[in-house]
Amino acid sequence: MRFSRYFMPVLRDVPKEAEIVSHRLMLRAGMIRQQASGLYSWLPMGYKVLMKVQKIIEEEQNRSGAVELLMPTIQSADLWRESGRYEAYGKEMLRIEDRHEREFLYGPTNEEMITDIFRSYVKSYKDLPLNLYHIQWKFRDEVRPRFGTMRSREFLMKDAYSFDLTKEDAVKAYERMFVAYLRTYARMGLTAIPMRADTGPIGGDLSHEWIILAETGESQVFCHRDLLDKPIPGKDTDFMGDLTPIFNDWTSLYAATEEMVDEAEYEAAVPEDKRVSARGIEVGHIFYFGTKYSEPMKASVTGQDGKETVVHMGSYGIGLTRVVPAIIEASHDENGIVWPVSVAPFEAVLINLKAGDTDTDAACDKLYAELTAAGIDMLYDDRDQPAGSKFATADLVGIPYQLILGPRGLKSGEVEIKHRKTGERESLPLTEAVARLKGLIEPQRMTDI
Ligand code: 5CA
Repeated sequence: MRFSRYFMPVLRDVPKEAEIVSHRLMLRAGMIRQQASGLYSWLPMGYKVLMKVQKIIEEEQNRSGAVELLMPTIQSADLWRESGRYEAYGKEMLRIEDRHEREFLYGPTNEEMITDIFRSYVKSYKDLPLNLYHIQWKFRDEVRPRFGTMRSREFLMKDAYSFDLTKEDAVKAYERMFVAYLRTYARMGLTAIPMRADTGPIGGDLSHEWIILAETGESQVFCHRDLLDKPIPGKDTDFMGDLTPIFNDWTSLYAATEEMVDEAEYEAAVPEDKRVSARGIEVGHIFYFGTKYSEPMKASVTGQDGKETVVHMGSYGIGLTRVVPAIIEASHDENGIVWPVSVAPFEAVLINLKAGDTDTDAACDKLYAELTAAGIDMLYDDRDQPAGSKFATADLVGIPYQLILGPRGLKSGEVEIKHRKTGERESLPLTEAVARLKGLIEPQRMTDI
């Protein structure tokens, strides 16, 4: 992408309304724009990051055996009356009436709708297990939308729903999602810790919140330090096999949110030097809730014995539009964002130090074409702007590698690479730039972990 033809409205000033660093940086880097309280446009560079996050989620959901579909944002009130949640949900639900005075709502979640789809088609135990997911906008009329897209009113969520014949099978489905989540966050460069959690309005008796430790987090959390650097199950994990040992291994170490913590239990379970009590951001939440929706909505299948059996369900959410600021909270410095390669809006930026100079332009154009052909997701800063301002922008928006080329380097046949994360700089022959950059970037795409 040529910067001169892109749309990246970078702000010079620190926006006053933004209280936390990720919100400030997302506004300054031109990633998002607030349209009304809790409603945001995703500008091109922000949207690019959001789509990279989405792709990782889809790959890991698919790997675990879940199947993607898409349900509408608007749902009928009658469907929600069947589960009893239409009245129970309260003011957080945005209620809508159409021209025929029929009642609708903007979906805050999709348990009812997916249960309706399931009961319409699935009739036999032979079609189970089944896990269906979508990635769709939700609306919750939050009392206090704040921190940009971290707690907004409209937000993008991945929500998956599992259907099984028995509780035992449903727990296996839960374990598959649990392992998929471990891999998903790791691939985004995040350390997300599964913590025993309260189930709130979704309901049920088995639930984990996925927490990123950050000072700006909204909840207090308690866990065992060893959870912070536990190795993640590899991509060869057999999702058709038994995942209970992995699940038990992770859940044997203490981790709980403030609603669930028992001080005495925590102190007994975790030696003093291993105790982590910190603030956390909830980037995902998974639930097993049995027959809470399938029972009132009559979602059942014929079992092996020919009897009608109400199915056991779970639901599994990830807030994509919250994950993006959470990554920034976990990875930034005084100059701006430091993106992990796997979710970076661009993997590298080529900085032309003297745009307008014929020889430099020609060399940069050629290098840009080669880097793009090598499959590197490139931004090419071809604007006629002072070098200092280009460096500051590259740092602010957090592109992992900067390739710097000007007339002097061209004369000696050398290009400079700056590593955004460490600040390290290296000079190398122009002819080696593509191979070197590929070598740096490819392993960090995390497609092979
Ligand atoms: N139906 C279940 C799971 S599919 C559900 O709705 N769970 S939830 O309420 O916990 O939401 C799932 C995830 O969505 C949360 O973990 C969080 O990452 C994200 N989320 C929830 N509310 C908001 C919000 N107001 N702004 C941004 N993200 C949100």
